Amino acid sequence: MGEDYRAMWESLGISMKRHCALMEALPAIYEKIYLSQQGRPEAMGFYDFVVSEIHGLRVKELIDHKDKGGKVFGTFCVYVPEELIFAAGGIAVGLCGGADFSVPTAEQILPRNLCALIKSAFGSKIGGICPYFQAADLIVGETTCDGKKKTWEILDEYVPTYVMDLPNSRSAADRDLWISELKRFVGKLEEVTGNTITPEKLAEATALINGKRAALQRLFDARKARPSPISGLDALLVAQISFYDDPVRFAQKTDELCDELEARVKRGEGVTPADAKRILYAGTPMPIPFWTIPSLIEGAGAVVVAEESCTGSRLLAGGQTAIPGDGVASQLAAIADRQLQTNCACFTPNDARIEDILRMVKDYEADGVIHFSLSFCQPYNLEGVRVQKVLQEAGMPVLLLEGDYTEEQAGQLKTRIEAFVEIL
Ligand code: BJ8
Repeated sequence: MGEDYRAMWESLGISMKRHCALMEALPAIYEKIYLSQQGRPEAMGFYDFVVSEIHGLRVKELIDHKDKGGKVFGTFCVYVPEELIFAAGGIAVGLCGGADFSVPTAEQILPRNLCALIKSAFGSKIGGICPYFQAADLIVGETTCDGKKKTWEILDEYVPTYVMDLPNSRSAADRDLWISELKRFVGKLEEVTGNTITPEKLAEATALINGKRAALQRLFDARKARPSPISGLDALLVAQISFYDDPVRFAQKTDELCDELEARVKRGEGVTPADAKRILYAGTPMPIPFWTIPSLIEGAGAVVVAEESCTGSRLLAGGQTAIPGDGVASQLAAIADRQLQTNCACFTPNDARIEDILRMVKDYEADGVIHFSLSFCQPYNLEGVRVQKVLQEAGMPVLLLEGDYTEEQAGQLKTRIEAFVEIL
């Protein structure tokens, strides 16, 4: 990293020995998976820089914000509305864990039969290795899956954890419940930050997040071209970084990337030959630095053209949030209405997710779908059964996978993914 951040990490209570081990391992992994790719867009240089500063520059910005009296909020789900956090003068950072490194630490406390995403995040906190977690004044969880719900109760013993009660279906009563939860969250944010969320501040913050969403949508749209102008690995990295980078800078840099991609599309230029097999990923989110699945798919000569996941298109479900001009209550309803179009497997029924996948197969001209669920994630593992059936009926090749963040799993997944790409 460009600057010596040791003093900053120590002030955050980071466990220096473990943290050093993690930071020393990352460059070689990144080099192997990312920097070795051919034909990357030049604008990816910004995201490479962000990764090189992964626990540096952005964390320093958070500390500067805190020094001025600002608050930082750690989140784990796209249902926790960033708009409200920014409207209260706070900063939201996504804390979902994608590193296997912290899983064994979590397993000293949590049961092993829990998904790797939860264990990785929890282990980062307990092991004191994530400066974003350390910088957070309040953790905001949600009642999506049982694993998360119950983990928040334990996490609260280590760091103040607030929980939003997300309904698991979408009736009118559930919508009312979610709107009332957004209102309750407004109260909590105002209490923690000491700021009032006015209609003007909320409109401004909603526009800010809409800007980030629009840039990501442009990126995903560019990938509909044949050949795709960007690898699935690079697109995933951009989505992962959107969870914690400054939203204004992120939108600007992603727009610059999209300018380059759109120019490539016009010239008919891509990262793979035009006849490379196009894969739609569907399933659980892939938090940074979990890059195994696209790395294996693209290592087999195919290209990931879209992700039906919360580190992909599901993140943008509902499009732009409307900004009604008649006060906070209507603005909250607009946020809820946009969010409730996010078809997470935690909802039942969830037919709209299947429709999303079928639509994406067409829009992105996919040759096959790889549905991946983290082990012990019941919602996605079970929903995979229906996804597989519907895709088979539609004549679309589909591969159902489950796994975790370990190297051993990557070995097994490699064999199955290579065989699948081979038969396409
Ligand atoms: S809206 S996908 S971000 S909950 S993988 S922790 S479901 S056991 S992540 Fe998610 Fe919000 Fe849904 Fe999106 Fe549980 Fe499954 Fe683990 Fe998961």
